[in-house]
Amino acid sequence: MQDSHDPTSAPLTHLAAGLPPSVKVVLVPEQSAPGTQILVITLARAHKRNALDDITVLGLAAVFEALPTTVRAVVLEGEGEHFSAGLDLSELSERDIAAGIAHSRLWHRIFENIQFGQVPVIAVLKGAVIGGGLELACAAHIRVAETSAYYALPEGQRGIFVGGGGSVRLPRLIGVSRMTDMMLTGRTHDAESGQAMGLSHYLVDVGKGRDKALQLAGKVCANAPMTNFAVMHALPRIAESDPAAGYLTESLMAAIAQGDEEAKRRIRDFLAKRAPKVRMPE
Ligand code: 1HE
Repeated sequence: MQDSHDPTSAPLTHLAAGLPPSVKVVLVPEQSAPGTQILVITLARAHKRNALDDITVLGLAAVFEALPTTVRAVVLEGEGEHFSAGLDLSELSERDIAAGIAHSRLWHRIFENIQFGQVPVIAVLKGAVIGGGLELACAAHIRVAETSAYYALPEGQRGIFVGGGGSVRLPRLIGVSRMTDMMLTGRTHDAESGQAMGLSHYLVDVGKGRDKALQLAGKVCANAPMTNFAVMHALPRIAESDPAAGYLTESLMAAIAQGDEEAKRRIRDFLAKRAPKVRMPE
């Protein structure tokens, strides 16, 4: 955490004080955009493979409700060797049907607030990315996987069903057909297979995920905030709407973005050869 003399650390100190031990937060200043920061959120229940109990999920909700305004991107990771083993099964046995619905709807609201929150979220996936852990990862905007990552939906074996928005988000990433296979057969996909089918955007060596995520978060911070807003909030809605409504929404969003002074300054910089060119892939 930043030192207490830094005024930007005040909101975080306040936020961190109310969090459970299973959710840790650290602010990282971002050099590419002075005055901005990346918030690293760590699921810290390694002894339970970062299984998502109610306290942890509510802790995540509290963080996303109260992001400091200087934060332009979030990196979400798991402590230890795993991202998350999914729903904490020890809490499940106590729930009746009504409580089960309420629990699932709670996850929906919290994950929706992550996907359609204030800033892009980059998840660092490693080891187990299972069940509700995979659902949480799917609410992030970018997924960086380490080669240790593996993906499974063992709900079928446990006699339950996805409840954290998985049946909405996962088919949009990998298709209904692949999700059906994962749920009916309990198939586990390794990191390479996950990368090939679109579960992750980036695949890196073990131990390199956080650095890669921070590097990508730096790029996000350097974007015009209006563009990030459009990508987070307009793009997925346009992609889900009928084409005619989509084209209209796109036009409106494009006009709003280009009308912003930030866009005008960036385009002036490019024309004056002060802005970097697009580079070939490395
Ligand atoms: C847990 C959980 C959990 C571990 N809930 N406690 N998710 C699953 O069905 C995955 C269940 N977990 C596993 O298959 C394995 O634990 C792992 C492959 C992830 C890791 O194995 P391993 O050998 O490294 O660890 P472990 O010894 O199995 O687990 C360490 C401890 O974490 C142990 O507790 P302990 O008190 O005996 O030390 C485990 O019981 C505990 N643990 N995973 C509770 N998930 C909104 S709907 C979403 C529905 C789902 O997410 S279904 C998928 C649930």
